[in-house]
Amino acid sequence: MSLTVSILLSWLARTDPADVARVESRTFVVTKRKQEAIPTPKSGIQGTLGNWMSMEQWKAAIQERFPGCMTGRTMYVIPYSMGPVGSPLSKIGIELTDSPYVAASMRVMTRMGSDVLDVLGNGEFTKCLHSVGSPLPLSRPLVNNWPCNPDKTIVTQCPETNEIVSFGSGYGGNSLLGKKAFALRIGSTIARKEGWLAEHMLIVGITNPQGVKRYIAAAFPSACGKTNLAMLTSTLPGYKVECVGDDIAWMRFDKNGVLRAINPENGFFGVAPGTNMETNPNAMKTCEKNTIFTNVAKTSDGGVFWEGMEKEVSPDVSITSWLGEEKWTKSSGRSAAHPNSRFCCPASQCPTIDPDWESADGVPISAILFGGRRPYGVPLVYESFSWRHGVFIGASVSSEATAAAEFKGRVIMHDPFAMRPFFGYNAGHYLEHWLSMEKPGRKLPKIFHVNWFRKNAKGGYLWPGFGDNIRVLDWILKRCEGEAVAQPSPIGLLPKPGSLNTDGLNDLDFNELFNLPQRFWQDEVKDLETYFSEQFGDDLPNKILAELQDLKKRISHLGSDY
Ligand code: OXD
Ligand code: MN
Repeated sequence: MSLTVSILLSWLARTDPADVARVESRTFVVTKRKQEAIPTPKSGIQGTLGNWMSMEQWKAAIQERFPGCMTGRTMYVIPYSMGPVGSPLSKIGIELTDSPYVAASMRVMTRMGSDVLDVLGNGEFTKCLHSVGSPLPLSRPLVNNWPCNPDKTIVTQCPETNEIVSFGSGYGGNSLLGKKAFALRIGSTIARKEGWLAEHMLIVGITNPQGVKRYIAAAFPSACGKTNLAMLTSTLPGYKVECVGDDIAWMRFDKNGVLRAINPENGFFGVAPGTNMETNPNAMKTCEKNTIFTNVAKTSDGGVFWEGMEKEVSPDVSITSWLGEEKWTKSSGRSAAHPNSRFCCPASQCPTIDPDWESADGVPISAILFGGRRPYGVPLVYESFSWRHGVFIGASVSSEATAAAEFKGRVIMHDPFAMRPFFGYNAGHYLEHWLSMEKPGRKLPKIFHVNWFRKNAKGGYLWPGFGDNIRVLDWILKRCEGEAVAQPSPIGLLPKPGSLNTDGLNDLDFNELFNLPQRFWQDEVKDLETYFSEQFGDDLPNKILAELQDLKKRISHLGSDY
């Protein structure tokens, strides 16, 4: 790892360019029976809802990789808590790693240290083993002083033995095992057993001008703006927005039937490009110090730079790109920072961190949002008709691919519940688990779908996004208060005309933001029929299929008035 002094007690790590993102194709859930881990796709179809490995293959893969893999390196033992140390909602892991970058990053992202061992006593913990897979002396040239072993990389989680084993990659979600591997993959299997939910969701608190505070959880695929929404700066006066978490929510219903959420993490591992003082000033302030940057560019005055920071860097400094090109300029045709470059900083440094972000009981959730990057056809916001319809909306989430994983190009990918890379068990059983949350006596949150990314015919965004998303949250909060500001449409409840606060927004094309092109929705339904039957097969819950058939019937009535 190449560590270069950056701004205020921070570090810049530049990786081997062969190790820059999560590797979904090499991520496996290990179970005795394949059906426990992944749905059975239609014959001849390649499954996309996770990868499975048998216990025997797993043992062989470990035997092939691990003996002697840390030779010559220092091994770190990291006891850590996901969630506040000692909280009944928290879980403990111990990660062994030969990467100092991982040890330093885990200190930011989790509560780590000997007090975790004190709480653990003789209790249960998740065993996490990580190696960069590059013993000394090296057998592969070292690039950027970042040892890794891309040819042999695997990230494996075995719910039955409560173990995570990761080899070959030092990068983010592949190596900081508390995050995706534990809090989502192993976490979702524990949640299913214990009757709660481990989700790829931000948590944000919003106080309206009348002083009513509500919390919202939102699931968007990786690099679709969860951190921005979690730290939103309202463009409407009188609103206070406070951040509980930007990536993961552990949620369970309490004895009063209220869904309560904790953020199991202790820091943010946010996507840097696009973040700036206009789009997310709170993130910029959070990463001013004590931050580990990865694959961003550096400036000659000891600062950092990435795409989107053009207005924030003084013109007389020179920039060294993440690839080490000195005096980098845009004319090189290469980006200064890698598109998946990151800032890793303590949540406590966020200027808008919620006073209850470490509450042992969690915060009460009034609404759940799903969303993705949908350039066409999908309106700015709509509400589900019911919990069951909301679960269907979550199962139907799609988004343009981003740089957070190894995919290339602007393809629209299905990403149910924004969990596609993070399911710890069969995604069909996961949908059943969500459906089973509907029980008498529970105050179920309302469910919405949002889309900040709809484009006009010229390819420009129709909605300003960022701080103006408060206008959508405001409408959602009104719905949570029971206000009659929604009207039915074939896909769900849409804002009644005039109920969305658009004061001060000129040039909004309301019709383009909310219209429901029949052709688009017919194609969407057809695509979902194919996707569900090919990918989930017999594991798709009947209730989800019934929701799809209901949608199909409703959109057949779509006409020119939408
Ligand atoms: C992340 C991701 O790092 O989703 O949070 O990729
Ligand atoms: Mn994420």
